[in-house]
This record gives sequence, structure tokens and C-alpha cells, in this order.
Amino acid sequence: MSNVKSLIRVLNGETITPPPCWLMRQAGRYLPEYREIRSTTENFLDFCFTPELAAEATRQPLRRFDFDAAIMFSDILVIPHGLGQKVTFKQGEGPILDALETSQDIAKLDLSLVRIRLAPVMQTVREIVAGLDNSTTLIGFAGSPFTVALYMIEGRGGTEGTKTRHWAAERPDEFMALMNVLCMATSTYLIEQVNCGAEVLQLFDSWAGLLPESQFRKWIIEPNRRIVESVHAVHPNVPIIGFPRNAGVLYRDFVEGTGVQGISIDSTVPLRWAAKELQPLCTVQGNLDNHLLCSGGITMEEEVRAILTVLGSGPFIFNLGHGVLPLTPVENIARVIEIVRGTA
Ligand code: 1CP
Repeated sequence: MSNVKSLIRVLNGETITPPPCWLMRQAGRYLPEYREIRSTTENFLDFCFTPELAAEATRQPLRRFDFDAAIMFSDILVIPHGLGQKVTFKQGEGPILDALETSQDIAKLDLSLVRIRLAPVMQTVREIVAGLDNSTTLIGFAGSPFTVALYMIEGRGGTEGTKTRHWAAERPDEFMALMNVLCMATSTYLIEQVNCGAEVLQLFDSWAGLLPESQFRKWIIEPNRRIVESVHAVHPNVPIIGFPRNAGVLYRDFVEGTGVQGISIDSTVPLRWAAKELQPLCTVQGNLDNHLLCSGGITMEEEVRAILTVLGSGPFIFNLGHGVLPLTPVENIARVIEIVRGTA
């Protein structure tokens, strides 16, 4: 047995059977014990910035399930907060931000605040690392610039990113200024997470699939590439997983263009296409549909087996195509893990 953790081994190109497994949003509202500790704090960001609570939320799913990774409990919107933008979350609602409207609003963002404002997240990372067993990998993360910019400009979730897409197309120099600030803040933040003990990083570009090819190259591939380069300049061996959700055939260009070690694919990506086009380039992570996980039953089980059959013969991490939904029954997750582990 190698003493290198399984998640790191597959991200270095090894094939492991059964594959390592974790789930996006494995912490959170589907767990009663999460809802319990969450109810102690009204504003979600305050919860994220309380290291004992955030570390506890990180550990909760690991007590129930045999996951190979822990993902630091935080949110992608800590970066706008770190830059001085007003960000709030009311319980049961999504995020509300004081939306950026002009180039002056971009100019007001303050990179010098990031380190101090996000210091509590670093304390969370240290706390998680201190209690981690020697087979579980700690994943740090950040949102990618386009996805974070979308929330900064729209001011809330549940949009189609209309204002953001128009700003990027009509005033690209201003939009580039925002992307530059986000690339710098995000790189600093991720480097700091690794300094504090994160072993793998994931970049969430949840809204990448909104963009046509030319814009995808400019606002998705290039910023993610710059962040990978900046992080690897300081920590050359830390594996980075990219997640340009809904990128379709552009997943391949994303992998080639950014230099990531892993690619997290959404549930619409055909398995055989991923095995043929992506797996020779890097480790593939995915891609059980989160709604199938929520429904459970034979349809879910067959899908899990199909994913393992097609992607399990190369470097692979079992995961979802997007985060666990709040209404997901806990038993369905236990069942998926049994099948992945081959104990079912
Ligand atoms: O009230 C609550 O308890 C808040 C719910 C919640 C949780 C549990 C939010 C608000 N964020 C999180 C945690 C979170 N968010 C994690 C860590 C936990 C884990 O994975 O186990 C991570 C990695 C994220 C990342 C995140 N936040 C993304 C990228 C991934 C994705 O789902 O696409 C995005 C887009 C967000 C924004 C966000 N934060 C929260 C909500 C409800 C949203 C979505 C807003 C929207 O677009 O509607």
C-alpha cells in the first residue's frame, strides 16, 4: 500500500480501483446536523468566518460516509467580501451583493483587504488539517473569476448573467480590469490555503457554460490558466481540479489551455466522450446527476454503475455533476458509496 493519499495518486495520473470518491456540497443543508449548527448564525458569511463552525461543517459528512476527501467549508462569495464589496446571505435565500455598476465600482475594490478579511478561512483550514486522518485529502477551493464576477455584477443568484454578459461584450476593457483583480485575489487566496494545509485545489466556474466559444476562451480559459500558473509558481506540485460547468466540447480546450490536473465534468457530458477526449489528458471527476442522486432507486444505481464502467479504467474520481441538493435523502448517498466501493 502506498502511503500517498488516493485522491493525490489519481490526480498524479494513477488508476485506482475502486476510485476515490467525494461529493460536491457533501456538507450542507441535506444533513440535519448541518441545519442544526447553521441555525446558530443568521448571516451565512458569519458562519463561514467562524472557524469552529466551518471546520465542524466540513467534518460532518466524513462522520457519516467514507469519503476520500474533505472540502473546506466556505463559499465562493468570500472573495467579493474580501475585496470590500457588501455580501449578505439571509437564511433560506441566496446571496445578495451590492451590485457593481460602473468602472468606479471596480476601481473601489481593494486587494489589500483580502488577506486580513479572509484570515478566518485560513484558521478553518488549519483546524481541519489538525483533525484529519491520514487517508483523507483536504480540498481547498475558490470560484473562478467569471463566475464570481457574475454574482458581483448581478447582485444575486438565480439569474442568466445578462448584465454580466453585456458588460463583458460592450466594455471589455473594464470587464478585464475586474477579471485582473479577481485573478490576483483568487491566486493569493489559494496559495494561502495551501500554505495552511490544503492538499488539492478546485476552481468552480459554475457559469462557464453561458458563454460562446470566443468569450469562453477569453473569460474562462485564460483567467483559469493564469490562476493555475500563479499557484504553481509557488506550489508546483499541488494538483488543481477545474470545473467549467456545462462547457460541452470546450472541456477539452479548457484542459489543454489551463494546465489543470483534474477536470470535473457536469452530468450532461457523455461518458464515452469524456473517456476518449479528456481522460488521456488529465484525471476526470464526475459526473452523477444530482437529481438522480436525490431520486435514488434503480435509475440512480444503474447510472452509478455506468459511470464506473466507462470512466473507472482510467484516472478517475467519483463525484456528482453538480452539488448535492438540499432535499437529497441521506440513504441515497450511503447507497452510492456502497456501489462505488464494490461492497454492494
Ligand atoms: O443557508 C445556507 O446554509 C447556505 C447554503 C450554502 C452552502 C452550504 C451556500 C450559499 N454555500 C454553501 C457552501 C459551499 N458553496 C461550498 C462548501 C461545501 C461543500 O462543497 O461541501 C462550496 C464549495 C460552495 C461553492 C459555491 N457557492 C458555488 C460553486 C459550486 C456550485 O454549486 O455551482 C456557487 C455558485 C456558490 C454560490 C452560492 N452560495 C450559496 C448559494 C445558495 C449559492 C448559489 C446562488 C445561486 O446561484 O442561486
